[in-house]
Amino acid sequence: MTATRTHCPYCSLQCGMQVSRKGRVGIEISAWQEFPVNEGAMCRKGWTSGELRGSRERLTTPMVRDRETGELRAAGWDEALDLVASRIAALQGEHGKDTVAVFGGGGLTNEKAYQLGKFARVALGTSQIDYNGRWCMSSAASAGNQAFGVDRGLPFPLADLEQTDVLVLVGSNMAETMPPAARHLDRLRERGGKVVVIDPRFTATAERADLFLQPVPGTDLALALGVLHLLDAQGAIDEEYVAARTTGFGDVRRSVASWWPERVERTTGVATDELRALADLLTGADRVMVLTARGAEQHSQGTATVLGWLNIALALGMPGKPYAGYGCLTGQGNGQGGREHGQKADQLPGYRMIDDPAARAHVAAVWGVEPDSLPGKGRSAYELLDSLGDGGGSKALLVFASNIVVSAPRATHVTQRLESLDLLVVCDIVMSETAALADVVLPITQWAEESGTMTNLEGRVILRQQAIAPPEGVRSDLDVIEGLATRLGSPVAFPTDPEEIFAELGRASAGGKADYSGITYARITDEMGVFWPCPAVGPGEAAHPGTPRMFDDSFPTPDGRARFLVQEFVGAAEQPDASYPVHLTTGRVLAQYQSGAQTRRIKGLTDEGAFVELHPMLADRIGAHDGALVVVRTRRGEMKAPARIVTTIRPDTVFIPFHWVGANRLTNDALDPSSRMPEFKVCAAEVLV
Ligand SMILES: Nc1nc2c(c(=O)[nH]1)N[C@H]1C(S)=C(S)[C@@H](COP(=O)(O)OP(=O)(O)OC[C@H]3O[C@@H](n4cnc5c(=O)[nH]c(N)nc54)[C@H](O)[C@@H]3O)O[C@H]1N2
Ligand SMILES: Nc1nc2c(c(=O)[nH]1)N[C@H]1C(S)=C(S)[C@@H](COP(=O)(O)OP(=O)(O)OC[C@H]3O[C@@H](n4cnc5c(=O)[nH]c(N)nc54)[C@H](O)[C@@H]3O)O[C@H]1N2
Ligand code: SF4
Ligand SMILES: [Mo]
Repeated sequence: MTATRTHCPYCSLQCGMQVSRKGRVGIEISAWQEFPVNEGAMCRKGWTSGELRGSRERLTTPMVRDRETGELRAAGWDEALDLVASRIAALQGEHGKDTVAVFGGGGLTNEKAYQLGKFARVALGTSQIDYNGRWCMSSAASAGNQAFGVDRGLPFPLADLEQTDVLVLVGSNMAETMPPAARHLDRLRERGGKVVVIDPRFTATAERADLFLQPVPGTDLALALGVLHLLDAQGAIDEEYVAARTTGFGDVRRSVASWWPERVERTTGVATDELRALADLLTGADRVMVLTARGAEQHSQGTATVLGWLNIALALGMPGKPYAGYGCLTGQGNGQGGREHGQKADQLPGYRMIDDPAARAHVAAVWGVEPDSLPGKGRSAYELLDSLGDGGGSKALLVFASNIVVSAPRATHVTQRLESLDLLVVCDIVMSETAALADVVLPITQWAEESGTMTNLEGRVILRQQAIAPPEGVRSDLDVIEGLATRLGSPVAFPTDPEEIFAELGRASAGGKADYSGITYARITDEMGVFWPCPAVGPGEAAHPGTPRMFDDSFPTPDGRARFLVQEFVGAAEQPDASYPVHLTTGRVLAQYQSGAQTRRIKGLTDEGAFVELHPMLADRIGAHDGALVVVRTRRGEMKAPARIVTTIRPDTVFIPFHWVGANRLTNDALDPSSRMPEFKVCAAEVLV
């Protein structure tokens, strides 16, 4: 039996892999050497991703909560969908359209994300839709839109990393979060290039750094202001580029004048000589690439922080130059595409804004509805969840591909909101912590069992091919959407064939920022992915080649120039005090993915449970021992987990991975004013034994 070329079910690297059948129900994963992004390499999660197939953990029948016993019981598909549709109709009849909300995911294929946005606006008529990508790269997206006029994670192929001279990673633990990508760091260093890592923890990624800076969590913006101050003082600004390709530098230059190295050291904890070492590296380099990830972005000043670092790339004249510039390392499998096709509260397909009349008219024409029938802007992810049920907002929630109970900030509060709903419907492949709370659970096909496109961290649109038939009893999200839309009497049809949906998505995106209209399944297969924008061309014209590299001669802003924007450092929303004296930060470990719903169920992956990483000095002060339980407490809640005493973390900071229930009982729900990103990466905590 031949192997099918497809892509990993997890992160935004979307490693190419081959899937073939093993035994009666099993599948075997093997390397797809030719796919350029990973060249056959994969992390442990990719190699073991076939294990859920045929496992008892898979959901294979719809379940509805029995009114009498209060327990979930197996049900038929018609019974479950009829029930959901009739409850929706009744609730909307009584409370209006917005009483039903939808929560999507950045792991959904482009076709699913597109169909979900259309379903919400057309079949449900609700404005209340958002998704977990709001918690992922929304701050970088907001910054990219403001400065460059477009948001594409990396505006260049990933392999460009190894060709730059100085690569600055701000808040990325790439060696654990996208391990095959870390080979570019090694190759860059072999070429004589330098890697700079900025992280409150000396991580596996920092082990590959030539220069490591260890700031207090939440102070990366101050660091960026200080670096720009030094670059200006050293005469390192590319005045010609600034004059020709940007606006606003004068104000930014004045705004960093007071960020003396000593002030930066007091604010960030980074010593002045380390700050100068970074400025010197940047001053001497021909090509500089600055990349941010969640460490810099998941803050109440996440957008400002990204803009602060982006200003450095602009001041050095980098964006648009080969092997240089600014980029964001997106996270989820379809973190990029998931935000382009309309599951974000304020957006329509093609990255069009929902409050723009021309955008509404274009998309409504593709959908075959009146522009006025489309609802307006809804609430952002956290605000939507916070408003549910007792919060006075929607009384019903449909969840597609997110495990909110584990991954939302201030999770105990969010879980209470979920419990106060009249109707919670969860579509998933396993009984996640969120599915376990639902009134109706719908079992969904997993990656190798259906086809669809994904857009990886480079903006490369790839085809995740079906390799094997789904188990009996499960259906695609696309079938669920169609089944509900039909039952709700939707004015337009919802096809279920991914390729047909992709063609419609292309038409809806045509002329928008993320234009997919020239991309087809056949092209993706032939070319191993196509980079957007890729507009369709007229008959007889040569096809658009796609856009691996952006900004070479202009930026997609009205005047073609990038924007310098002044950023004021405010700092984390919650600062340590006598009661909560340390900084708490959260993040990831290699072997687990996100809420762990999928990976905690895979035996081939280590499931160590949550732990609290802390420095020996802090451990001594509170009397903690390695491996023994400690309690971590914040204003939102507390959790207990074994201490892991390491010298690699700042003594004033503790770290907890969020893959297990607990970390998010502690996190702060302060939001970034522009991206509405919650401050997952820092709050004030107390640690006790
Ligand atoms: N193994 C694994 N890989 C994954 C995922 C997973 O769950 N597991 N998830 C995928 C997804 S969706 C995403 S979004 C990406 C995330 O990828 P990353 O952003 O690399 O992952 P994180 O561990 O969340 O955060 C990165 C680093 O930020 C540091 N950090 C914390 N606070 C600060 C701060 O204030 N400033 C700075 N500079 N650094 C700080 C943390 O110590 C951590 O080492 O990973 C993707 N890949
Ligand atoms: N404290 C803290 N919290 C965080 C973060 C952090 O760094 N710190 N990071 C945040 C980030 S960046 C992210 S991206 C979020 C992610 O957090 P979640 O949104 O919880 O992400 P997953 O665990 O990937 O959840 C996806 C769910 O969808 C299911 N699933 C997979 N494929 C499909 C499909 O095709 N259809 C359907 N219907 N279901 C599917 C999976 O089984 C799983 O239950 O967490 C955020 N939360
Ligand atoms: S790096 Fe990401 S895409 Fe590649 S195998 Fe690991 S989880 Fe899958
Ligand atoms: Mo993410």
